Amino acid sequence: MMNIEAKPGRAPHAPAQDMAARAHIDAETYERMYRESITDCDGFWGEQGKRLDWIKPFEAVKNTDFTLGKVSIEWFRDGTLNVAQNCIDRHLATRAEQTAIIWEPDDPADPAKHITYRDLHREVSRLANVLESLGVSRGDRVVIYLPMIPEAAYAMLACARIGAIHSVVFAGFSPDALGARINGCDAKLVITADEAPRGGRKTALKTNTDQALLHCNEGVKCLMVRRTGAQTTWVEGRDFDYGALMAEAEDHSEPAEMNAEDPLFILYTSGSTGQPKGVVHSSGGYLVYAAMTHQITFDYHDGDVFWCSADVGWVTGHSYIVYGPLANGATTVMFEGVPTWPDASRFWEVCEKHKVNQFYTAPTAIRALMGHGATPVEKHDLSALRLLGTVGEPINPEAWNWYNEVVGKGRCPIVDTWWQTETGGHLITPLPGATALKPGSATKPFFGVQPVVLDPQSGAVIEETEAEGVLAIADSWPGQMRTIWGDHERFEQTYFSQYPGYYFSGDGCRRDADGDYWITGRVDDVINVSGHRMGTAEVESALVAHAKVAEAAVVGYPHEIKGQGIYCYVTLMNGVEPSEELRKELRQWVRQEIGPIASPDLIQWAPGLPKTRSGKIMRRILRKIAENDYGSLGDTSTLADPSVVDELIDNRMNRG
Ligand code: 6R9
Repeated sequence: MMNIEAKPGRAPHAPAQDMAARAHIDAETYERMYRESITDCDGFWGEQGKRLDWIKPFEAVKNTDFTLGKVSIEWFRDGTLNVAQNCIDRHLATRAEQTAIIWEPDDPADPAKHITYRDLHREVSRLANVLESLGVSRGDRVVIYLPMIPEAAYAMLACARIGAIHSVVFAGFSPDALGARINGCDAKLVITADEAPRGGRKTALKTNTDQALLHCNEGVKCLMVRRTGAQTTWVEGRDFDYGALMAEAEDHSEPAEMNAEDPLFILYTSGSTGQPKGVVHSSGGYLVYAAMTHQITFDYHDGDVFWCSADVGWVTGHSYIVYGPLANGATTVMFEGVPTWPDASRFWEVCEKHKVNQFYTAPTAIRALMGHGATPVEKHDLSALRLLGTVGEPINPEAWNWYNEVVGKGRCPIVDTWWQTETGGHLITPLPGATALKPGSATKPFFGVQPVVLDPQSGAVIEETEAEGVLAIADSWPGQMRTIWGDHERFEQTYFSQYPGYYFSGDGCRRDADGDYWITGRVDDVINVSGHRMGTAEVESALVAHAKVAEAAVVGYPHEIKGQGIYCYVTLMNGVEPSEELRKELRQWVRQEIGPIASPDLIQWAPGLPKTRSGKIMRRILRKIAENDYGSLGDTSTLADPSVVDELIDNRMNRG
């Protein structure tokens, strides 16, 4: 076992020696390049921009303004390129027969697929032609609601090829959530499948899509992949069969010349208020950033097999299953299943089978697997592994240590990467071979990233090295989101108004004496359940949509496996009696309204909610009660009726 005792001011983990020898970046290079990236930003990113093939090379590098009222973010704005060409065509001369995607199906008894760059080129070109034949053209939106199958990557890249904008919707979302996203971006087409197998169970995606489309514009078409062959309903003239159209499609499709700033995709994500917002990412800056972070953070080298276990429905899947790896000509693993089915050794079986070199997953998966002990890991030969990564939520040191010792055998650096849907790629992360690791710390900023710790009340920058406050970023980086689809005003309000002049992340953080960052979690009403980001407001609005619910307040509470669980305070309509059945009914209701990931863990009946005299729910108090930390409720003097608090404490659900 390695000695990982954390002494203040001392880095417990020096970068692994074998890693330092071959890593792209060593400690000195990091310092030098980081300085350059800040002092000569245009020079630095102008050089990095050359990672891509440009149709018309850019001259301008950075044109950005964080000033409230005129926030504008542009990178490489006079350059033109095609993202699919960069992820596929340019590799054909040197690696046409190399595997681009290894697809590992849900059921381990089914064969894996190896898709070469040549195969990828053919499938994506054909699909690009199919999309055009269905009336999709440059700038149109296409919603992708698919299982984790290669067709999901083909669909994203086919959109990119013709300049259409994709919006991937996680297959775990409900028909309502899907419909809201189709309408939100006014999509012309939905690409779906008959069913999505996952963990031995099946989700009826086509049935969900049929339901969603009842509430959408009549002109929206549907292209369906046959994944399981299940019977589905069929609407002539609206529904099209993927296999049939692909069989007839031409192999040639000319990549569209797109501007660097043309949107590549919209990805809906939760915020602290209102409905999910459509985060818009660019073509040029996004791809430069995804490619660079994929190569540097994961120390990716030619020939490596890279596996990111996320779903393409999340940003992690966009940047580190599809765009980053393929832009780098990598072999990327796409896994349809779950870590614990058929049993808790599945991840490790897949790592062994495909000789995975870099493995990237979420702390919630590590915690769930940790519970099964070391045996499922030790059954497998993990000697190909060189690096481990985590993303999605803070990782607790116990999980970090288990990952390091049991999975990595103490010889694989762990990159704890902090970033967001909004940031496009890693912003704070260790670099293997360059950064001393500390269990639980995301450590140092990536190139070009200038984190600041702000005093949450005054908004002042805390200049001392040791600091605690909210995390903001002082200037732009190429992977930054450009706007919220259809609502630039909301974009400015959400990210640039509370702390003017900065991009506000919504996370709290601490910076230690070494200048390393420790992310402490969201400071807004966003919760992180099993690495899935959720707005408490969304769960609340689902609850109050139920006929028996008068009012609801939702907060997160610490959960051993999920990181955070969903704690709901529910006030019932007058005359409605609380019961276990009603609890079940509400749980089921929320699953239907949003999806299984939003299923409430605890529902407390609340005859009254703590409110200020102006009627605002005091969530701070509800959070404390849910955390079973009611001894430190703080100031309750502004409450209209302080007695409701005692009632809530007496009947609290989390006494652990
Ligand atoms: C990539 C992704 C973003 C939120 C973010 C933060 C949390 C992500 C983290 C982390 C601590 C890490 N988060 N990575 N917290 N350490 N390494 O997860 O995007 O789904 O938008 O979530 O996730 O709270 O603000 P997204």
